[in-house]
Amino acid sequence: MKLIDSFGPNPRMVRMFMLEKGIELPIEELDLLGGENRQKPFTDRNPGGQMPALELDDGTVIAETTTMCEYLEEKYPTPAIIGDTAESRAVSRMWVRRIELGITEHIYNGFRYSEGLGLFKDRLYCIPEAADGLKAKGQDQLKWLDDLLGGKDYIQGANVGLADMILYCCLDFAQGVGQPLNPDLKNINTWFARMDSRPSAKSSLHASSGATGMKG
Ligand SMILES: N[C@@H](CCC(=O)N[C@@H](CS)C(=O)NCC(=O)O)C(=O)O
Repeated sequence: MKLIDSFGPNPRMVRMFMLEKGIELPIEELDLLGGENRQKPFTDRNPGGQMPALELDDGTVIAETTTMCEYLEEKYPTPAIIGDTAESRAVSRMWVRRIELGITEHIYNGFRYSEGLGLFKDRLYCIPEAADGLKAKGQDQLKWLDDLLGGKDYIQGANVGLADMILYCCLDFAQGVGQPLNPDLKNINTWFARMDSRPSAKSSLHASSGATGMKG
């Protein structure tokens, strides 16, 4: 199995998950900013055209970050991050859906349709007029999460989870592309600093992060 990897907050999230679990895989590197992921031969392997992906030894390609992490957790169950019981896995999946559907997808699309438009206009159907509303929607849901984070170290409680890594990588990226962390969200800011101090946060940054000025 290998990781098909690149710059970007979504690939970074999978790298962070792998670091937290102590998983090392061979890497195939693609040029995301140059659009290699949107061209053949990659789109024959992953028709979704997005990064990252796993290629298994039998040639099966598994994309979609949360699916990749679920697969890695099944193959390398210890230490459990998603969960070692049906109940803990269900709680993790519930939070992952809340974070992705309610927050990160809005923040990412807000970026793609505005600051990222030059990069994305020939790759995706873009809705520039939706950008401000999407960014505001993500921020509104972050306020909801801020209230819930009071007294908790991580989104699910005492232990870092997949939802934390998804949100951290998104917010770290967003801060560099025009969507700063709202200082009024005290619990989110405390949580962010906690995530940022994990060794996996620095180690998961792509080598080109410095040059691009974006955290991915
Ligand atoms: N839903 C996908 C999203 C992946 C995604 O947005 N990847 C970005 C990198 S952060 C990408 O490939 N961007 C370049 C492009 O879309 O051409 C997943 O979870 O894997």
